[in-house]
Amino acid sequence: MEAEKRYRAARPGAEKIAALEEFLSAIPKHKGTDRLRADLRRKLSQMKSEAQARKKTGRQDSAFRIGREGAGQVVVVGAANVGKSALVATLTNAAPEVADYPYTTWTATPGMMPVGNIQIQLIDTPPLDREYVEPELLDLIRRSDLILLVVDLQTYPIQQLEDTIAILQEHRIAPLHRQDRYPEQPLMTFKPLLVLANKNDDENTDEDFEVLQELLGDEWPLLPISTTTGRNLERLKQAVFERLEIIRVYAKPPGREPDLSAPFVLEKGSTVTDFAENVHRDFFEKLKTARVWGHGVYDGQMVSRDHVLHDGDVVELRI
Ligand SMILES: Nc1nc2c(ncn2[C@@H]2O[C@H](COP(=O)(O)OP(=O)(O)OP(=O)(O)O)[C@@H](O)[C@H]2O)c(=O)[nH]1
Ligand SMILES: [Mg+2]
Repeated sequence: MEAEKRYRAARPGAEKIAALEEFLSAIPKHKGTDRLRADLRRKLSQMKSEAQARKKTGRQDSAFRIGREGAGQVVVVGAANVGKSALVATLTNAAPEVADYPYTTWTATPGMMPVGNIQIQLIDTPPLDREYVEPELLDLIRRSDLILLVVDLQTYPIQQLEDTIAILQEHRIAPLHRQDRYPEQPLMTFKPLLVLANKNDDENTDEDFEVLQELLGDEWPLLPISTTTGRNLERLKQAVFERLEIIRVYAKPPGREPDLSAPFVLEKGSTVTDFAENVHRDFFEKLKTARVWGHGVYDGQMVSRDHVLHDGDVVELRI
């Protein structure tokens, strides 16, 4: 048990590998421990090969340098064991390892999450830990469009929230909705952020959530979810979509129906000109007329180049 404790508390890297070797050798060998020992041996060899790969590749092609794909890049961050990997594994095509002990995840793993007819990139990350801060992870967070800060409703959610925010802040990242708290900090990067109170599996934990909500007041955008039972995961997808501040616009070729399964994704506030630029250079340069079906216009209304588009609009461009 002592060896196990040391293993769990060990920091990622050589220290963790050494602690795991010690833990493995301390487990008595009999049938009852076969599976555990097999699991740990697999884990050990994985850790060793990852450490090896890290040494070889150096800084250039770090696992934290992840290309943007889909309609937005969203990072899932938080303390150890709160369910970050489980969330990414549930919502995307990726399969990061999920386990019931802390410091399971060492690297960043991207996956694509379908939200209606678009795809949003979700990235699983290692736990944010003051003792072992990965600068490249912080760069990844700085480049992202949205932070999902996960806490574990069944352990110490407030502590986890405060710790995570403090670590981010120490590295000049702060929630966008608290921007006015940092008036004199020009180097701060502000990011939209949503707090997910995970492990709110059923009615039994609803009261815990109410208490958390009361303690936090309305200072934090907060959503209770359960990765295990799927509670509120649809609401989460919707909330992510809304916070990315994007719209979906459909192209209607003249005389034909628009393809409603293939939207163009634009920033909120985009105009007909922005849309034309996305569809094709030719449209951007030679655009003569544009007609819109959708928000605030009558069907097929002729609009100007600087007409602001809305989510769900259908646009016909003519050159
Ligand atoms: N009851 C319950 N357990 C959950 C839920 N989500 C995750 N877990 C469990 O919590 C444990 C940790 O899950 P992970 O996804 O590995 O957590 P993590 O945040 O990625 O952990 P690290 O990579 O170590 O930082 C696992 O045993 C999961 O099965 C949930 O919604 N409800
Ligand atoms: Mg993980």
